[in-house]
Amino acid sequence: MPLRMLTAYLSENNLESFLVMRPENVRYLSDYTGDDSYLLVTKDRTLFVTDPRYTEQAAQECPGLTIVNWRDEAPSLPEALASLAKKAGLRSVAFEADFLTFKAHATMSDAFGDSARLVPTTGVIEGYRKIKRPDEIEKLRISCGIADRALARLYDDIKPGMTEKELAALLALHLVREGSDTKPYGGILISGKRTSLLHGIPSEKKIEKGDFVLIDFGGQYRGYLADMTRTVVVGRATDEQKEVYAYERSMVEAAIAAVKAGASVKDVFAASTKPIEGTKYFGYHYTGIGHGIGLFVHELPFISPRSDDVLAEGMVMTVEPGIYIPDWGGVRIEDQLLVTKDGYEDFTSTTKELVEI
Ligand SMILES: [Mn+2]
Repeated sequence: MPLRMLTAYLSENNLESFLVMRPENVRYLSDYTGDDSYLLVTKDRTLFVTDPRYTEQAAQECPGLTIVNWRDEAPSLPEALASLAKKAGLRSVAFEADFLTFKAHATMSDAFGDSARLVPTTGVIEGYRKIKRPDEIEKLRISCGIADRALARLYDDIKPGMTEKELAALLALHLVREGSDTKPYGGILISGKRTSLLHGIPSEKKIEKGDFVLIDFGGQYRGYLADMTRTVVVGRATDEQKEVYAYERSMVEAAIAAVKAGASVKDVFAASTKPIEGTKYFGYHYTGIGHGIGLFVHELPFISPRSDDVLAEGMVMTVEPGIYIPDWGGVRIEDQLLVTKDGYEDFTSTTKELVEI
């Protein structure tokens, strides 16, 4: 039960309460799937703070928690939170410093005066979320299977003359038909020279014969996200496209081979660039080559040479090096993996062979 981890954190850090506001963290701790709701966790009870739009849903999804309608407390949410904390006699409230707004913090500080202190924290619940529970692992595995099947359907749709936006919309439909929640995160589906844009968004550009089409997408299953990328060629690939694709494939395969519990993320990154060392493509890679994933698309750990993280059994992460050549195009291949004791389980099963459509 994750709430117990948080109460242990409170004891260890001599804190009386934790205000959880980030939606993914609220969901992780309470199983609540809606929006605009917050947890005020103390050592002996948890208040679920919401408004009348969500009280019925919260009662169904979180039967063990005390549900409070903050509109009964005060005219604004920060004032209501301060009032609830005061009533509970709390002298310290830890909060997520990367989420609480400056304005809300000022309002709560004013309401507390000297009676309680607000304690900034970062990454506390995110730290627990790095290692996935068996039920989370299963949802992530299912989510990736849905993404694989949706992409296979999309390959049949890709035709010259269709726009990037049309294909992106079809992909969202395939995801839902294959079992995804209806809340997929924004996908990247770009073509031709636009494929060098690392996070380009689908445009009105029509797919042309000879284009690379880069598809980076996911969808979610019961809140748990899949993230994968494939780059295909419409028609026959040129020799240059084949060469860049082959290098990229070697990069992703080398990085995946380096994944296992105990490996440092720096080593995974180093493995990814080895295949292009000394080639004319070396200058075109990007240093963020993967990330943890779960209820949120970019979680800890981040796979980059700037991180000191070490992989551990039960982490779920993506591996996605790429080659991006401005005004020519780019290739990215991304798989999602579970880190195991001796290596990994690859949740993404779509082929990495060059697909010509
Ligand atoms: Mn990704």
